[in-house]
This record gives sequence, C-alpha cells and structure tokens, in this order.
Amino acid sequence: MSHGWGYGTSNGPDRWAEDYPIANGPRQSPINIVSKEAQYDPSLKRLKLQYDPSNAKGILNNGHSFQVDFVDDTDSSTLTGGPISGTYRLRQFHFHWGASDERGSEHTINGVRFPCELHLVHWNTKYPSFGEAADKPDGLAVIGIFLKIGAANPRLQKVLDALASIKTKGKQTTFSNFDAKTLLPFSLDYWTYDGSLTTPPLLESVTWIVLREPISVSPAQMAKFRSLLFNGEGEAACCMVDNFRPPQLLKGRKVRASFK
Ligand code: SG7
Ligand code: ZN
Repeated sequence: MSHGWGYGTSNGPDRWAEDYPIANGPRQSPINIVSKEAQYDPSLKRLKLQYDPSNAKGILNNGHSFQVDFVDDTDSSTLTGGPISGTYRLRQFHFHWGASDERGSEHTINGVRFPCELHLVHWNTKYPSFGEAADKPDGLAVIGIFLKIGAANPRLQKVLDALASIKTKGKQTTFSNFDAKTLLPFSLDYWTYDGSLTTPPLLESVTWIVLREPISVSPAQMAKFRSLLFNGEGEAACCMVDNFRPPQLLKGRKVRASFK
C-alpha cells in the first residue's frame, strides 16, 4: 500500500491491515447490527445535542469523503447524555456512500445496507483537543445516521450545493451558519457499542451511536454526492463513490439499544 490508503482494489479496506494492524483489532467498526441480539438498556439516557449554527466553519474534500468542519474551541456545540459521560464537542460531519443505491452505508441493520451514512464526529472535552482525544478509548463519540432513498431532503440542500466548489481532493471553501441538528431524524432512538474510526488510522476510540430512524435523500441528491472526485485537480477523474468500509467482526462485543 505504498501509495496510501483508499477504497480501490490495491489500497482498499482489505489492504489496510498491512499499514494499520489495528484493522484486525478487538473493537473495529463498522458492524452489522442484529436487532434481536441488541439488548435494551433502560439506563441509557436520551441524547442531548446542542449545536450552534454559527460554529460551522468550512467544507473540505479530503480525498476520501467531504467534511463540514466546526469551530470547537468552546462548549457551544456539544453532545451529552446517551451512552457517554461528560461533554463531547462537535468537530465535523461527513458521509459515506455507494456508486449505486444498494450499497454505501458502513453499518448495516440485520444485513441491510443503505445508500449513504452520515457521521457526526464529537470529541471528549476531558482531553485538551480533538487530536489528544482521538486515540483514547473514550475519546470520540460518532452519531451515525442512515440515508434512504425517498423524497428530496431540503435540509441537505445547502451542503449538496456547496459540493460544486470542492469537486477535487484538497479543495475547501467556507461553510457558515449551518445547524447540523436539522439533519437528525424525528426519533433519536439508537443502538450503541464500542468501536473505532472506520478509516485509517482505525483508532479504537469511538463510542458509536447509530440512530434507528433513517433520514431521506432523493435520487437527484444522491447524484450530487457521486459527482465528487477522489482525485486532485488536473489528475485523472475518479468518482468519489463506494467510500465505505464493510462490517467487521463483533468479537464478543455487546450492542445496546435505547429502545424496546
Ligand atoms: C472521513 O472519515 C473523514 C475523516 C474521519 C474519517 O474520511 O471525515 O476526518 C478527517 C479529519 O480526515 O476521521 C478522525 C476522523 O474523524 C473516520 O471517521 S469515522 O470513523 O467517523 N468514519
Ligand atoms: Zn465516517
């Protein structure tokens, strides 16, 4: 994997362990969630999200996905409650998606895949920075939200309209005044388990919170995701699609549900 990790045949998920041996570790993500194996845990709290739209800062094509970044130097956009203790700050959100509608999500539910999955990445403020938190067992909390094909989702439109200006790897532009809370579904019922980043360095630092209810996305909106490119400007065009890692072994972990 001399040319860096990616999602191709020569540098994709099956090859990541060569450079990142933790790829075969005990708490890797994503996983297939088998709903009847998940245990309802009445002690799980309601998720509390408090996001300040003015914290949205920029949008970047990072060559693997695109991400919307947030200012995170104060406790103004936070996640508390749910399965976590203390306060986690919103750092960024990004998506994973397929070349076609029958694949694209990282987590699967009873073996069922979705065309796209949104990840809202937060870090534990018991550590001084995102970078310090990123390799701690309780350092990160990521909320995963499935997208299913249906009606056009007006809440996604501002994000999708920005993609035209970040077509290639390394491109970024300002992205301000966006309320990430508007991307959440009606119900905040979730499954939770201890896992990892789903991309190298695959650090085993993530408390995963996967929402049961998907949000909708139209076929035309999915086409906008697929119009991004993995490559840099002036390089051979390579559509940014199938940027998901498949489910990993559970290795004895327990998945808990916030609902019966
Ligand atoms: C995406 O997924 C990016 C990464 C992210 C990675 O490729 O948005 O973000 C950056 C800063 O490159 O990595 C550390 C991190 O957030 C993995 O995130 S994920 O486990 O939620 N899929
Ligand atoms: Zn992700």
